Amino acid sequence: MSAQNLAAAAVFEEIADRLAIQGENAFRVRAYSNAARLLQGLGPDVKQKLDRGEDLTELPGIGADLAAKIREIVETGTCGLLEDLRRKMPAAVTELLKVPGLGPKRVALLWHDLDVQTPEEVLRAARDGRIRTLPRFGEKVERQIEASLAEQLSVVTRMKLATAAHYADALVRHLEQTKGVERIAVAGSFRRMRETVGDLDILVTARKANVATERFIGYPDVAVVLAQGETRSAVRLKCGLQVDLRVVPAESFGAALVYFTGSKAHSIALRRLALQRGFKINEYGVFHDEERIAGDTEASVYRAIGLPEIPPELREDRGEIDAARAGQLPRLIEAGELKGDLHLHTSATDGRNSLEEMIAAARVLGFEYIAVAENSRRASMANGLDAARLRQQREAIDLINAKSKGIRVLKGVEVDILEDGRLDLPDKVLAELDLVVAAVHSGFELSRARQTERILRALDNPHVTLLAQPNEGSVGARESFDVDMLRIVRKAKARRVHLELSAHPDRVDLVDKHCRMAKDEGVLVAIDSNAHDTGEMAQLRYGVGQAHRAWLGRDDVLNTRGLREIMPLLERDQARPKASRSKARAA
Ligand code: DGT
Ligand code: CA
Ligand code: CA
Repeated sequence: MSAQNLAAAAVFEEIADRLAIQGENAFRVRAYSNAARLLQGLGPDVKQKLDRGEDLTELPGIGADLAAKIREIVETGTCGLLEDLRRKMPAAVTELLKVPGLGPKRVALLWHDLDVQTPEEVLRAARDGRIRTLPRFGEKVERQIEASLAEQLSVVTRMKLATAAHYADALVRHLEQTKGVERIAVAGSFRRMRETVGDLDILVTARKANVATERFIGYPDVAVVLAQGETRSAVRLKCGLQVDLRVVPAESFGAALVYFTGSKAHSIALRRLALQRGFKINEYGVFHDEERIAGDTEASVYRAIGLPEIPPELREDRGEIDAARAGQLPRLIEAGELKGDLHLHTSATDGRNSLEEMIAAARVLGFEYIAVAENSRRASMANGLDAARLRQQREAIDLINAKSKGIRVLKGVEVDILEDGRLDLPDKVLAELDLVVAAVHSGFELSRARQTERILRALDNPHVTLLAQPNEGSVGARESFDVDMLRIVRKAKARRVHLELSAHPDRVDLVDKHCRMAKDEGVLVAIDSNAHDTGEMAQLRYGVGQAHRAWLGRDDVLNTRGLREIMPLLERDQARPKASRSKARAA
């Protein structure tokens, strides 16, 4: 199967869809959809056929007109007819054909009479009872459309950042190996390091736009080509992730990067400020009267409207523009400033590497300390530790600390917060440890009030040093629950407990908002990998990304402190026995 053939097929399919919605005669529509199917199943590449001078009209169902269009697509990447049709009809309208119950005639009605263009808008119209008022639709059809769309759209379509990064990195490498492609950037929510991304937005500059586009749609991981034009194309990868590509002029690269990094809210606020100052800003540059005054780099765009460059993770219209105007953008924490990792698992429970292997990985990262904090006994699925096994682990750590130089292993536990707010291990056991991470792993269904009380009670325990994110459901999962975070953060402040930002990509959810709240309330945040193997320690970078979104600087983060500085911050009330305190300090 050749990418070239699939690309041509996609153009024909879209033409067929658009002609059908436009009410074109059925034979003409079918000619294009048949041609699309033929191309999809055709072994030899049409471009090679053309290069060899073969006559495409020998293919079944391909007349002179279609053959000329195939040649046009091969040569230009698109087709004049499709471009004409696209000008007449919004892009999203063809998406509606995929909705069960919607054929071209109904789609045309929805678009013309209700002005709905996207599946989301159709769902809203169905819920508002507007669809049943149209001819050809009744209440029953409306309900069917509503049900199937509600199901379709509720499927989690957003992908976790770390998973998306895997696909983005591979695709960027593929594009990098293209002659004439000069600059490549992944913009959008990916660049802002949102916990999840809806799709990838890639920008490139290239000597020849169509070369970049062909390389893009020819990527082996592409499942379908959704759109293909001179400077804009879109594909869906086999993993389901949609990727948009835009080829932009070099002198507009910075302006396009600002525009497509977004967020939309940030761009709108930026545009408003630019207008106030007499400038116009768009994806091509910054303009004063009709003159273009900036746009090749992002810095030039921000500078032209009187601002310092704002880091992408901050571009959410959460006060960053005012801060930039006042010269008060935060100096964000850098990954290299982390001095240790306070939450690791090992093969003693459900981890995949031994403590020795985890130590070796921590050395590579230049850490001064790590803390082992495995699950407590209640987590039987994770082979959680009881008091006896925890004691064995403490003794093993003492032996390791006695002989290993340059890195200190702290003794911790990730203890379950039981449903009534007590902890899963006796105080006597917790008192022996250097740190205690308290976490909720069950009882997600409790009401907001009870959930909050439960966590507040856990914070009253004199041994808790870190509170794991109380909403630590997996991203997008329904079981991530609701708590009164402000009360919790204030209580943590009063009890000298720190908040943990788990960098584990499965565990991030609303992290940025809560960490920003912690910062505002003066609670330190520990950026921990929660790694179950050495590879996962590298995921600290996602934690750092979330920390950026929360505006955290070095001083706001607990584990930017060296060993000597951090030990007193891990100590809690007077409950900790003197012996263990002095031992911990003897490092
Ligand atoms: P996502 O993909 O849902 O995770 O979120 P984004 O932020 O990547 O959104 P996306 O992919 O729809 O668009 C990428 C960027 O393009 C977005 O952050 C800002 C820009 N953009 C898209 N639509 C508009 C718009 O209507 N106005 C403005 N100013 N910018 C837009
Ligand atoms: Ca996006
Ligand atoms: Ca997009």
